[in-house]
Amino acid sequence: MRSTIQKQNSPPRRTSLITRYCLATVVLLELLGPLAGESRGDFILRDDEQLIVSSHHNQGVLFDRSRVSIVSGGSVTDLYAYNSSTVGISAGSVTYIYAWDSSAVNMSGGSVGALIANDSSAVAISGISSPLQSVGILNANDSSAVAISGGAVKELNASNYSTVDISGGSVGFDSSRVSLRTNNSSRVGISGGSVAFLVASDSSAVAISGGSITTLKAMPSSAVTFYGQNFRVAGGLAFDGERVLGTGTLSGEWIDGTRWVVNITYSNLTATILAIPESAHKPFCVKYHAMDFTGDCKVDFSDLAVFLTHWLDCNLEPPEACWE
Ligand SMILES: [Ca+2]
Repeated sequence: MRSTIQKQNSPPRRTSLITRYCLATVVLLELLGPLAGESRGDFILRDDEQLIVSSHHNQGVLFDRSRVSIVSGGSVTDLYAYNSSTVGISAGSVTYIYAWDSSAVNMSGGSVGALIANDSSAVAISGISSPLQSVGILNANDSSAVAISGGAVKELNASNYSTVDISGGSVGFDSSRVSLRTNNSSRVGISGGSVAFLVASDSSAVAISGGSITTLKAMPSSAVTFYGQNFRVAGGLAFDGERVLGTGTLSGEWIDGTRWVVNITYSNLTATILAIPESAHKPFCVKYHAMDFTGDCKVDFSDLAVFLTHWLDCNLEPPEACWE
């Protein structure tokens, strides 16, 4: 299962194989009937087409602004979403979803085996936290944005300037297994819900103002900040001003009085763990915007400057296709 995901991390976008496949399937579907009608096999949606899936499909591909809704009785083995397309899942199941190019995946029920979000795509997971409604693995890469307000994710990996906002639901059940890994300048805000085992790495920043985290490892260059009150340390943990040093148990209360305890099992010398009193009323970032490229919680000229350095970048293959 893992090898399949890694293989698919290099997007099969617009390869000649996909193009040929698409053309073949479009021809096939046009022979069979209306394109947006539900077929038993595979489907391809383009432009503003919409499809409601209530039976099994092996593969689905979405282009442009098309939309698919997976409802009760529906299942798809492989689902590819490109170009601002939208996947909605309210029930049923999808084994693998690959999202690119500002596409959106909105899940309010059902189950997903693995969801790989790339290139500024957006994933929203809501609904009731239950083992019946879950995502096995969620990988957010390349400025993708994930918002979790409900449901259950077993394992979440955030990389490359992606943002994660957890206000409810659960990320992992078992505190002996890593459930949330933050890498490569990713930004994570936790204001609710539960995270079983957080590993912060590689210049990522995690801001925690609510919810619960059972176990924390702070790897090199990471920054983890707790915004609360009545902080206490136990075990080998010690305060140095607002910094929390060593390993042991950090406890406190959120602003609403809810008590919490986190077990810090590793803290690298280059990592920064802060416990900042909420009573100081220092501003903190509740939610990082997808366009906040500089990670200061504001979208302003500094982000525009970053955007402009990438203006007219084009990764189309072949390159001649870029400026046709
Ligand atoms: Ca900014």
